[in-house]
Amino acid sequence: MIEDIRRCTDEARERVAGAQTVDSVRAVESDALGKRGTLSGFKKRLGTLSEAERREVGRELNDAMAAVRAAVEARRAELEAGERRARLRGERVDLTEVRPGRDAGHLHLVTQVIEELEDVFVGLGFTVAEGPEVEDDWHNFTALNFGEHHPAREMQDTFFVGLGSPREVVMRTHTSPVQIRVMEQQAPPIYSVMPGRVYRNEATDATHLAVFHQLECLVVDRGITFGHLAGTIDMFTKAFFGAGFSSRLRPSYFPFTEPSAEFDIQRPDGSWLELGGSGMVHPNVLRNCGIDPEEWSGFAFGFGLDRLAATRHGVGDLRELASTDIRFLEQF
Ligand code: FA5
Repeated sequence: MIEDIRRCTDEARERVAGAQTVDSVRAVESDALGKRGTLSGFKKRLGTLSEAERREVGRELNDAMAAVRAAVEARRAELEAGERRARLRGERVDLTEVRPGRDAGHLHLVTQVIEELEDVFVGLGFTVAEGPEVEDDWHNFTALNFGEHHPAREMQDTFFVGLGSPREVVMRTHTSPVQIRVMEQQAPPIYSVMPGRVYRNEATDATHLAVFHQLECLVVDRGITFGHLAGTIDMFTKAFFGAGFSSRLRPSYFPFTEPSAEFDIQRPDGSWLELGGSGMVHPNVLRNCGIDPEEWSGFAFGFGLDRLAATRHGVGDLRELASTDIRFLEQF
């Protein structure tokens, strides 16, 4: 029996040494040491031996099994290291590489979307404005008709900045404060869009980011009606997405617009995507900016650019947009 054990052991070690993949090592391990393995089989036969023989053969068998186990572990570690090296080599990205006929870099997907939308709106006669990402309470909330203790303030979980008096300085929670800045600086008529980064203290998931992007649109002129709002939304969605897309408005609430509506776009397959909020600029907001609501009226809307970009390019998880993985970024 000792000879048989040695033969099985040598055979198993030879197979281990020749194994080229982790899977084939696992196969040898199971053939020799598994429940029905060749070496395990000898264990069952020990009972048929005399006590002296059993001791000797038992020792031989234990040593044999330990030797095969050690060979298996060593080969497995070797192959795993090799596979890891090969994978890393395959995933290696040379960030300094300039490939012929190809630009060294390109704009991020969200930046591309911002530039395209700016083109659409500039084509409709709008100007582009910007505002600061660190805002004061006046522009982010109070001038937008959020009452001091109004629950609507809690609609947007705010990151407060440790400057000034408590809760006075915030990371802007939307691009609507830029409406206020534009109206403070400029007399109507106003036709302006305001893209930018916004911040909310919320848990991130596939459809929510804590840092994301919005585009705000503001029109203030004489005789502006809800019809102009609906028409502008429909026109820009068709210009951006294509003629197969249409839009709809649903009643909603925002302190700075009255009436207010959320707007969705309909994809050619018939499904709806919620894009943003809209409404007629509230008279209090116009007054807060020194504009006479008896003479002027306006509409505004604002929507999420990350969701829009993700939808158009089939990105299932918004968090991927914040990825620094060049293999993801290179796709767009
Ligand atoms: C607003 O932010 C309003 N300022 C919009 C508005 C502007 C209304 C002008 C009226 C007039 P809301 O909180 O619903 O509204 O956000 C608007 C859009 O931003 C959402 O529809 C969604 O597309 C996007 N958005 C909101 N939260 C997140 C988030 N955490 N991650 C990614 N996108 C988000």
